This record gives sequence, C-alpha cells and structure tokens, in this order.
Amino acid sequence: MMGRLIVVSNRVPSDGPPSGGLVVALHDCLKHNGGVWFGTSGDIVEDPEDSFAELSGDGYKMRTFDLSPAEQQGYYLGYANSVLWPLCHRRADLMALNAGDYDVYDSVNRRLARMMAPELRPDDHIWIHDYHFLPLAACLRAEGVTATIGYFHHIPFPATHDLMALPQRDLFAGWMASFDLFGLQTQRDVAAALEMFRGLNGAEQLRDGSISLNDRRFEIRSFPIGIDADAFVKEAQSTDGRSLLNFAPDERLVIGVDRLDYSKGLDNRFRAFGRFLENRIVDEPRASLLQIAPPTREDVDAYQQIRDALEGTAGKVNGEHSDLGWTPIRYIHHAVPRDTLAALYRAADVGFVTPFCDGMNLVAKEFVAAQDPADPGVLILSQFAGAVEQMASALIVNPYDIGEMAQALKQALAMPLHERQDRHEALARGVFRNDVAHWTQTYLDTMARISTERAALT
Ligand code: ADQ
Repeated sequence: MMGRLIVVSNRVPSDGPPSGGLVVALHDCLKHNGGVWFGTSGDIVEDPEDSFAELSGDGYKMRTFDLSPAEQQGYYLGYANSVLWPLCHRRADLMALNAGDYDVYDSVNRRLARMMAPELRPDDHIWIHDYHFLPLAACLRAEGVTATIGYFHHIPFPATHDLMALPQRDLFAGWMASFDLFGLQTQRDVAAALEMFRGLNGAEQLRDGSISLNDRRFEIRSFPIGIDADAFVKEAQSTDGRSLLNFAPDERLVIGVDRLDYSKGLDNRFRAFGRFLENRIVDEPRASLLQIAPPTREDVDAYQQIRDALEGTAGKVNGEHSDLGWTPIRYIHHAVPRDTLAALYRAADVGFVTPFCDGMNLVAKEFVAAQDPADPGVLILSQFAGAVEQMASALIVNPYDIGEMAQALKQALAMPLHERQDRHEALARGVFRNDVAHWTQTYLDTMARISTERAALT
C-alpha cells in the first residue's frame, strides 16, 4: 500500500483492547500499515476544544474529539440515529425531522474536517465508516484535501422513494460523489444507489461502472462484510453452552441475538414462536427461545417503545404456554461476553435471524461459524438481511409472515442430520472464505487501485 491508512469511525477503541470483528480487523490493518484512527471520544463536555486528544494504538495513532451536549443530541441522537437510521431501514415514517438537527450534524462533520485536514497527506488512503459521516468527504474536499477517500455504508442504502422524504435529499448525491469509492454491503444496495443516480440530472454511469457527477467521478461497489470466523470457532468451543442454561436434557434451543432495534423484527419473531408453540404436538420435545437483546440508543424515542411492546408479546406467549417447570421465551436485556455468546450459538438447534431490514447481519454468520459441523444447528434467515445474498442455504423466511416463520421453525427442528450438514457446509464455506480480513483486504485493494488510476490521470 502506498500511503498511510486513515480510518474514521464514530467511536475509536480507546477504552481497552479492541474487540469485535470489525474493530479488530481495522486495528490489524492500521497496525500493519501504520496510520491514524479518528473518531469521537465518547465524552460529552460543555465546550469541546477544536483539537484532538492523541492516544497511542498498537503501531498507529488514535485521535479523538469530544462532543458538546448539543452535538450529541443533534448530530448523534438526532440526525444520525433518528433521521438517517430509519430512512435507511425503510422506516421513513419514524424519521424525527427536528429543526436544527441537520445543521448540527453538518457542523460536526465540518469541524472534524477542519481539524483533520492539516494532518492529512495527498497519498493517504482515508476510509470513513458509516452514516454519521456521509458529508465528511465533501467537507474534507472543501478544506482542500485531495487524498483518496473511501466510505463504507454498514446499513442498507435507502430506497429512492424514501429518500424523497429527506429534506436534504438534494445534497445526498453530492456527498456520495465527494468520495472516490462508496462501499455498500450488497448487490441490492448497489442497485438502489444506481437507481438514485439514474434519475439525477448531470449524473452519468460510465462504461467502467463508475459514476460521474459534475466534475467528480467515483465508484459504487458492494463489499459484503464478514466476521473473524476462526476466532469465533475458538470462542464457541471454550465453554459448553448448554451447561450455562437450566434446560431439560431433551429441550431444544432456538436463539436470537440482536441489539434492541425496530429493524430487527423482534416482535414478529416472538409472535412466530408463539404460533409455533400453538401448533406443537404435545409429545414433541420442548423448544425454548432464548432472545438476547441489549437495549441501545435508549435516549431516542422510538427505542423506548420497542422494549414495552416486546415485553408484552413475550408475557403473552409465556402466559399461554408456560407451566410450572418451563418458560418458553427467555428474554435477556443485556450484552453477554462474546465467548458466552459463541458457546450459546453452538448449543442452539436453530439460529432465528428475522430482521425487517439489515445491512448485513453478522449474527447469522457468527451462528454458522460457531456450529459443530458434525451436528450443526439450522439457520433461519430473513429475506431482508443483507446476508441472504451469500447465505442461500439457510431456511429463508419473510419476516412479515408469522405463519411461514412458525413453519420454518418446525422444519428446522425436524430437519434430518444429513440435510443440516449439507446446508451448514455450504454456509460455512462462505463464512470462512469471506471473513472480515478478506473484506478489509478487498476494500483496501480497490481503494489502492482507484488511487493509482487517479494518479495516472494527473
Ligand atoms: P448491527 O445493527 O449492530 O450492525 P449485526 O451485524 O447483527 O448488527 O452486529 C451485531 C453485533 O453485536 C454482532 O457481532 C453480535 O454478536 C453483537 N451483539 C449483539 N447482541 C449482543 C449481546 N447481547 N451481547 C454481546 N454481543 C452482542 C451494523 C448493521 C449490520 C451490519 C453491521 C456490520 O446494522 O447490518 O452487519 O453493522 O457492518
């Protein structure tokens, strides 16, 4: 790689050793290439300074900046998580269009660009992550930055129809065109992005697949994110997951693991599990649903309602089906350590992953990686998770169809060993081959190619 790698993400792993597939993968790249990781510190202070705190990473630098209470509200909770998140998850109806939030979002991006620009070099490769920083390349260009800038959108690309509901819709294409590479999770997302540009004055799709808009030329490509599958196997084998549960010996385990978010389809999942229990034949072994769903973004209104709704549905299903020794839905509201999570996946007969809309969904991949290939569990996967493009051997369901999901549970729990093994083998091949290291390498190779092509043109 030619220049330094510069990473920008909302948070930097400044509080202890990096954990989680993406963070570890970015950490490894930076350690290998050298470079700088920029992001917020997590501290909210009254008058944040217009400068970075410097922390040492392992072979690279971290630069963090604080947010003011108004910035935390307008930039993070407001525009990023109450406008762009619902917009991208087909929930334009949940957008909270509060006057002023966009201005704060814009000003945080401008402030960051102003602080970053003096530290950047023309041969740097800047890799910006996620919807908190959609305007950042445009802001950096305005500061005179000429380096190659890539972006990765971890969540779905918004539908053209929904984008019309965004007051800043006219700015969206310009934000994208200020990057050199706009990375998306899936082919479906690329198609949605191209559709947006097809209808746009001044935009043209060139023969090599790149887009030209006014004086800019950039590429839109898909890079399906993966997990650190090898690490996950080790974690899954570290503990016997069933020993952590107070389960009857023949009790079957269905597992769901999600942040508590309206995009994850949790209420329908519980209702489908209830329908499955209604149709159950009495002599069949019991199946329980273990749902691990730590609350997130509790300061955002839409998130406060989900917890109540879910507790209501779980209470109803449990009220109808529990007996003295059995609670069919066990619902845990907090994060669990990764090795515990991995061991629970391995102990499960079914991974129940049913989002209404999801960029990729790493839980589906983690579930597959954690299985014992000799006796694997079955993955039930929503047709609306980005992961579905690579995981066709799962049982694919429509998360709006309660009956179909209930039927899929029945099918999964009755699936013969050879079919489980065949499906698992096909899924595992993809999960191990297209892991997170492959993802970072493919993205960075593409950025390097673009940077070489740009240099040849000048
Ligand atoms: P998320 O919406 O957070 O990510 P997902 O891809 O499923 O969704 O990743 C969640 C991660 O958090 C997984 O690694 C999971 O193990 C972990 N996790 C969830 N609940 C947990 C719990 N209770 N305890 C411990 N760990 C837990 C966004 C996009 C996704 C995209 C990813 C990565 O919304 O679509 O796949 O980024 O690009």
